[in-house]
Amino acid sequence: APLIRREDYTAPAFWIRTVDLTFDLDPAKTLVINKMAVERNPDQPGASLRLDGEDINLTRVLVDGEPVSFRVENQQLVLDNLPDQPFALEIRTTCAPGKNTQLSGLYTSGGGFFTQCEALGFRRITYFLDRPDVMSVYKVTLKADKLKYPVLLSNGNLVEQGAIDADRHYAVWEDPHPKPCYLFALVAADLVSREQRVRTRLGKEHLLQIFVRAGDLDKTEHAMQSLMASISWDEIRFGLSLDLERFMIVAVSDFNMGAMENKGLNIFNTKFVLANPATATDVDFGNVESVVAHEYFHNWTGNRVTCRDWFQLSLKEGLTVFRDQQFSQDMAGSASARAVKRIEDVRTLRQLQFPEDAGPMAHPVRPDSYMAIDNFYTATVYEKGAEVVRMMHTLVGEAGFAEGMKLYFQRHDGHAVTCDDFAQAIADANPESELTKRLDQFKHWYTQAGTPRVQARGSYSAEHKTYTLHLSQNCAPTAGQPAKLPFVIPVAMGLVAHDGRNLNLHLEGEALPIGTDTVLVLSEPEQTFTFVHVPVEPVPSLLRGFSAPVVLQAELGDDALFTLLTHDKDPFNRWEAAQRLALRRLLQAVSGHGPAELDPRFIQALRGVLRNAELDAAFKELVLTLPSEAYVAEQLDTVDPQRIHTARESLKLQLAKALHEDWIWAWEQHNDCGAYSPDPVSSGRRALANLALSMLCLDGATRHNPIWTGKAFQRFKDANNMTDRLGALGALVNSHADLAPDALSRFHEQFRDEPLVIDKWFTLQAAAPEKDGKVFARAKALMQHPDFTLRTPNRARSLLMALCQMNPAAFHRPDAAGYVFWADRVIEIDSINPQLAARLARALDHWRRLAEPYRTAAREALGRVMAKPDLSDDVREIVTRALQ
Ligand code: HT7
Ligand code: ZN
Repeated sequence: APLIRREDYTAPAFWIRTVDLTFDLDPAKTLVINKMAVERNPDQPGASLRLDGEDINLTRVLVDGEPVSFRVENQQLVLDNLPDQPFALEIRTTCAPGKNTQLSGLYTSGGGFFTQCEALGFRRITYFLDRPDVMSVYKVTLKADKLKYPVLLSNGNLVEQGAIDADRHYAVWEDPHPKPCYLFALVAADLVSREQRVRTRLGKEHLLQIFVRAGDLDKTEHAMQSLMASISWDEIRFGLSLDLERFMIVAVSDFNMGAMENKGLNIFNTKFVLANPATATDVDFGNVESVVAHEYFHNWTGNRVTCRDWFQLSLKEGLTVFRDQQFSQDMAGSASARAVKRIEDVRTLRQLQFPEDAGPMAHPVRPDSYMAIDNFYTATVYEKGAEVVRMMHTLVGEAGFAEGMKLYFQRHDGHAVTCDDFAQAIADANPESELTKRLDQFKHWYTQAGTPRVQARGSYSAEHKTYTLHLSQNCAPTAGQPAKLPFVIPVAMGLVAHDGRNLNLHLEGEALPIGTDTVLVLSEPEQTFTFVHVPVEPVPSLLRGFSAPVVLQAELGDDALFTLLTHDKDPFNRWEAAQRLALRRLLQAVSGHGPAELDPRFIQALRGVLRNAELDAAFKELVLTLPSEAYVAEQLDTVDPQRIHTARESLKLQLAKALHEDWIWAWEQHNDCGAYSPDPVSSGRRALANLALSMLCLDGATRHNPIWTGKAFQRFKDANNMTDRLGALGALVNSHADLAPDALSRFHEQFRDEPLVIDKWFTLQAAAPEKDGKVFARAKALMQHPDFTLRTPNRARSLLMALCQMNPAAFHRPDAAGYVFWADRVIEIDSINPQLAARLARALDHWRRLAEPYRTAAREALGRVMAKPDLSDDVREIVTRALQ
């Protein structure tokens, strides 16, 4: 397929004002009657109408009720010589939802019908102008068997329903809000619902409904609470109210992504709706809260104001991720719990987005070209996009940002717009801000790929009591962008004395000190900032709260990092200091240059954190978790996954042993949380208890001491919630304890009817730390398990992503068996579900940085995938970029 380029955008030749759709639903052959009111765009007289269609059978085309001549070429229906006046266009097609394994368009899952139209799924339902800048008002009639599909849903309001005959019934839905076709949805299935009526601040009543399969109703309370909290939060924080009488969420087991914000009818992967204490972990509860919020927030940022074209995807995704992150922080409550959420978000960014920005799939937040848009639902568009919005927020302040949002909706409500329009609105509402002064330069964040590096050097003059901070920035070339222009980088910072004081900051030339933290704006390649009246030599605490998505190279020695770890007022930088100290030791161990033994000072510092009565358990757990193997790999030019694994495992074991008594203390102090509640304090306590248990089991395994594995087994059996049960099971599996197989089979037996729990069972085994090739062998064998299938994305991911993305030491094997397995699976899945295959294909993005023999073997595996006949555009794009 050709590349689609941002610069080639042109407005549509026609508008489709209204759409009247009738579906006669049948898994083998569904009839779709599509009646549209179409108007020519007067700017393009004489243009043909080209409607997109894919995998559908065309049976009739009428213009103003009369048959007309037409062509079908390159998956488009072409109509020439159309009238200049508005006209009615009727198109009849059929499709086979039961055979749609791609899960894009109209498909069946668990005996029901569901749709997924973003990005280009609507063309798999009917011929249409499948582009987000064509917005129409929809009326939808659904006809289906009454017994098999008692629930018939679409966007908007239910206006009519009834029986057709003894077996079939119908429902008519109307959505008054014009929308792009990617927000269309229908559901026809046998479902039950949890319902809640709410009154918003505007005084309007709304009906909230969550539809699930019978038997899952007891897992919907948390999603409903999250939805209600999201509705209030958006009203309070941004003055945005629900604009629909009815807001529905439907859970489906077969889904390519997390969820979908269809207007008034959100469709969710079950993984992000269903949660009860027995089946879901604290992490699941947190994910449900943030995904429910994310999809709800799209109602304004995405649906009311949508994207002009798919290159602007971050307009809705970056902004909505920023909004859901802010929401989750507010829900977390305390300053410490907010910081924990921020650390988790940054960890995700570094784990997923930084490597993406340094590899063959590097692209700007607003990409310039694509072959398959589905490949650009990336960490860059979502997470880095959210960081870009966050930097705007930092530069204009919270109130200024709220003003900017107000202006954005005043200007663009009901329209399809660009990232420029968003940035302009925020800037225009804040004319005196640093953002507005440098708006054009700030927008380099949208156009340039790559992670900037910020270098910091400080020097103190005891004589003048000045501290001079020299900051510089650079960004490595990425494909198609050999030289980068400087970014606007907000650097939140403070100065910390070795005795622990956070010093007052007084910038040279300013009349007054500005408190103990400030935001410096780095916009030149190099800049110097001088602080006066600095009483003692300070340690700079830079990029507090991770104020910009950059790599900071501050060259701080251990002493300085220990000072920050103990005293920084910014919890993010305390955690960051511990990560840097650990990373330094890990890198020494990987390179073999440096002691393989952890130094007592580092151990003592971690002990200090663990035993510190003033710190929250959740924060301690983050500080005491070593940087991941993927993050260590990120720091290296040549990556030997086995060496990294060995080094990290060795350091982990040393921490397990050196802090043995402290882990026992931590376990004893935190293992009883009483009745389950997913709040941050209780979940933090569980996280720390689980870490302690896993450390104790690890240590026990090397001493052949069964005490702690015995306790873990007991805990596994007795736990009253999934977090504790899975934590104990993980402690057994990850320490390769003798009791692990028994526990795994009990777990399977207990949860055999809970698909989301069985996914965890697969993941746990495939992501376990590799030992003598056993984990790889086990993961491969699990492909044959009767519960395994490649057709359900959650299940396929639970095993394959866990092995190929989360478990580098099991995947990157000297005998290349991991790569052979990977290529076979990518090829196999490509014929079923190209979007899913393309996600798995990305596991070898970084093959060029691998050491031998991995590199050559990985190259060969990529070549094998590339040679597949009929390879999808999705996978072709990923593999082509990797090989370029
Ligand atoms: N906006 C939604 C995107 C989405 C999607 C994209 C491609 C293929 C399948 C998909 N399912 C959902 C998700 C979101 O960001 O809210
Ligand atoms: Zn989204």
